[in-house]
Amino acid sequence: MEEKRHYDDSDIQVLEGLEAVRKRPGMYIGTTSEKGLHHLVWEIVDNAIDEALAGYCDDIEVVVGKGNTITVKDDGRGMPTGVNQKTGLSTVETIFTVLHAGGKFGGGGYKVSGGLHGVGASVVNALSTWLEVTIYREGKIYYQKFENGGHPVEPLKEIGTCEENRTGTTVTFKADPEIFTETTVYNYDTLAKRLQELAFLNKGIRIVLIDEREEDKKDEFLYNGGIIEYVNMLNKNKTPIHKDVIYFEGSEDGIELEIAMQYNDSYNSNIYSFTNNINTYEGGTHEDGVKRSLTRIINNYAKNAKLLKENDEALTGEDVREGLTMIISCKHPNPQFEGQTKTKLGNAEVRKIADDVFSEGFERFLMENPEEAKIIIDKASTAARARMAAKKARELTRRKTALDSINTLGKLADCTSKDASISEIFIVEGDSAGGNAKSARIPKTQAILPLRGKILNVEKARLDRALSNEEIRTMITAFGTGIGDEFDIEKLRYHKIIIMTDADVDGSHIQILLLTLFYRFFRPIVEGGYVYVAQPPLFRITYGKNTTYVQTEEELEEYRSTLPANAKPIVNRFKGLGEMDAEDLRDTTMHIDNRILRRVTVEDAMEADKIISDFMGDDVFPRKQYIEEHGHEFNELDV
Ligand code: 2B7
Repeated sequence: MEEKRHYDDSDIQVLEGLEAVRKRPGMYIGTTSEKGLHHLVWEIVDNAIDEALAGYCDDIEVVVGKGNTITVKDDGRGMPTGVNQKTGLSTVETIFTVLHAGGKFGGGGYKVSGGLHGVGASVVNALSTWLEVTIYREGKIYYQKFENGGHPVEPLKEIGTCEENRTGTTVTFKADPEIFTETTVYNYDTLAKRLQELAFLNKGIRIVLIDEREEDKKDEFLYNGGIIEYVNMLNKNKTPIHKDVIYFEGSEDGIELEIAMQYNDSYNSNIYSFTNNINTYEGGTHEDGVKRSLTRIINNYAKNAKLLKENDEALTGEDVREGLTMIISCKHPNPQFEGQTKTKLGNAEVRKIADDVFSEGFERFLMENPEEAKIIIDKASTAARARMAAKKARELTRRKTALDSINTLGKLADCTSKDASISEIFIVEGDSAGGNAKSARIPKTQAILPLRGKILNVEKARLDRALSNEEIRTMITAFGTGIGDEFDIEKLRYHKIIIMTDADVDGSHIQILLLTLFYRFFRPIVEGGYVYVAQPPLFRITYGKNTTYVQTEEELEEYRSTLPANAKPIVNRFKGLGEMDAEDLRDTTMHIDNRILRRVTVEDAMEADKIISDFMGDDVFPRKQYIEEHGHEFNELDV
């Protein structure tokens, strides 16, 4: 059907477009690390999700092939196969080779799954060694292949027939190792986690993940209850204080909102918000609207039902969110993402819509379910009493610190500089490592705070109990920011807070606990990018006059291979920070010139918080097992 076509100026332009993507992949997918590699999958999956959200597809399959190829299959209408007027190419070829082709082929529907607004397919093509697309449409099968970063091998071709009712699109690609130099190996858990999230956020879509690199490795995600089932999963290891997840939905001006919530008996809140399937870690107007409404509605109801007396202090936002697990999902035709990581929804109109949808639903829920209403308000009132007790404890701490600050900060070796922008504090595991760090530091800019033993498990503790922990109190005093409603980031005394632990299970545990503590009580220091994890080396290699430090066994072998065959270098393995002398510690982990610091992202801290709340409640066994299995991930996150 397709006649041979010769390539002309417009093709050259097209290829120049894709070449631009190959020259600066970071501009399009952020990074070419493992994260960027997985981004390719999300771009293709997003197109399938969009077809599902348009109402034409309910089955999506993602297959990781043996050679780390990716196949995405959907049962939608199939990409249009005709000729595109503007480009003179088939629509399919246009989708895969022209940048900024977004929206023009979507048939009026808006793209809600985030991603690159329709340029995704061409970006993936540009960054692939090869890519194949097969389309089932109107009883026919069409096929096209691209090679070497998006060059079409042949035009789109009809290659056979199929049943009239079989429709859909299948895309297979191989990421280009020349672009993804770090790795082209997909991580099953990363894929599964995001695909499950997409299935929760888009009820009724079946998403299957198959890993052909391993036998019988497969997951299927289908949630007809959508985010209700998401909340159920998040509360799985917790004790809900009322039976069913509460759910509201509504829309205004084409903006859709869904909210699912359930209280549990813990002391912290887990509120996750999304816009167009993107996790808005930094919150935004959808979250603000719902939170504002939650506080107002609970206070109104409590007063009317005489659960709160006239003269009682109003319940605060923190009070009414204690123990709350909530998912907020917004679908917006034109979202504005703001904030440091572009994960904060900025559209002002959403605040009122979110407030309206939530208020209406939640007010009715409280009216119709007085027993649940009482349980929820009792919980918030208890939180309020604890808050007031904590305030007293805090005042006590403050007075105490003023009186006996030497005692409180006794273990802190502070830096002499008062300029926060150049000051750093190392939080060090163990007294012996702390001692070495004190000898190794630059006293002007580097402060050392040794932590003895494990810090308090913050999961089961409210703020007041956390404040009775000496290590935590010392940290609060040292940071200078205050805590809770008195928190003031402007008063932060160090712009780098560096966690320095051994590279073992206990070290990972301490990292996770500290990140959770920061996430819960000092969130702005995480959001502001002030928290880091030090990366101490595992080996010291001395050969002749040269000393080299490396972090992994692989790097050790790599270094060995650069030495003469008969060389006998001296290799020391550090079991922990305590085994390094001050000089080693300075040269490798603390000195600005040589050290590697990993900046902690909000995502890392959230992950830590989730591990704590999933596993560290009371049961010791799953905690240890989990860290053994997953602790290493915290040392591998790329930031
Ligand atoms: C903006 C572009 C990328 N597109 C369509 C129609 C269906 C369709 C797609 C797709 C990923 C891997 C399997 C619209 C949209 C292009 O225009 S993309 N299905 N699936 C997909 O990419 N899956 C479409 C209107 C009428 N008929 C078809």
